[in-house]
Amino acid sequence: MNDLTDKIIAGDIRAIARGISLAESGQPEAVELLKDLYPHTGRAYLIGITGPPGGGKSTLVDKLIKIYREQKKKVGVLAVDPTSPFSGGAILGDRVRMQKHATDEGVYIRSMGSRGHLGGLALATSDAAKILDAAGYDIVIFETVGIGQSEVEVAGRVDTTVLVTVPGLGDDVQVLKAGTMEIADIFAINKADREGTERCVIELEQLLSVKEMDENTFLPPIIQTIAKDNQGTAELTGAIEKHRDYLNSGGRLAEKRKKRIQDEVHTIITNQLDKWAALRLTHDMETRENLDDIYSKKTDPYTVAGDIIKELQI
Ligand SMILES: Nc1nc2c(ncn2[C@@H]2O[C@H](COP(=O)(O)OP(=O)(O)OP(=O)(O)O)[C@@H](O)[C@H]2O)c(=O)[nH]1
Ligand SMILES: [Mg+2]
Repeated sequence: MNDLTDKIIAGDIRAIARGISLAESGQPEAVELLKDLYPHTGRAYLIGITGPPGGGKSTLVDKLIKIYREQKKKVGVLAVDPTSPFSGGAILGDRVRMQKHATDEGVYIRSMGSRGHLGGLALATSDAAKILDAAGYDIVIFETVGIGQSEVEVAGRVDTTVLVTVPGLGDDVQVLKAGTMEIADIFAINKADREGTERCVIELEQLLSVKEMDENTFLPPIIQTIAKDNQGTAELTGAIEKHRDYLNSGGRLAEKRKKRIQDEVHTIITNQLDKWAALRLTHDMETRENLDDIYSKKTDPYTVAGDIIKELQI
């Protein structure tokens, strides 16, 4: 084990930052680090906060940090924005909203954008969470802008998913219908100081009423929050705790995490195959091997691809 591993396990902030940067870059060095850290992971509880841009996610996270700090828990926050090219520090808005925690050693906040992740943003954030986990963070929160597939992806990587919505978005609940209903363990209607909150609650309740339920199903609670005034946030952490208890009973958490491990191994394999294929085919392009034969119809792309796969001896 090297120095960086030891320092991360000891909770050294600069080592954590360096570890996450390595993981983001997808360098072979990062793989060694993650292998060393892996036995030290599994204690952190992972929470996803996802919802529309400007929905108040960061404001909400800021209040959750406060509550968890009062419970003496160390909190890591990964602000994931797939549309942002920025990464490294916290993006300006997050920095402003969470700045009072900046000097707190028990809080680590980091933005992760789409730039420079050879293994993909999803893998990079999972690796970052593992680093924080090994460093002794009790809670790791993923703040993700819910657009398209991103919230579904994040849901697969956390233990509890909080779906944030705000009243008055019009067809927002309609949007929720399309797939995201399934991923929410908890609904937070933020900006509940706004008009339309009651309607939003009723619409969500209606949607939930058609959900297929049995005695094993966790009925997602609907929590109203006014993040900017710190209202409803204790209820929200309470709901997260309840969902955690639910997962902890009957081995559900272990099952959920094993599913996650499966996805992760799948992603690692796919990434490596992808890199290998790109290199292998660049070679073909340079030497004209196969390509001319396919072009002149002596063979076809399927046969060539099949032959190349056989080189892997699988
Ligand atoms: N009225 C009202 N405004 C709020 C509430 N919570 C947050 N806001 C405001 O909403 C704006 C956006 O808040 P953020 O916390 O940055 O929202 P976000 O979802 O993190 O935004 P992105 O990360 O940019 O997608 C800010 O101006 C907040 O002050 C609330 O409960 N009520
Ligand atoms: Mg934010």
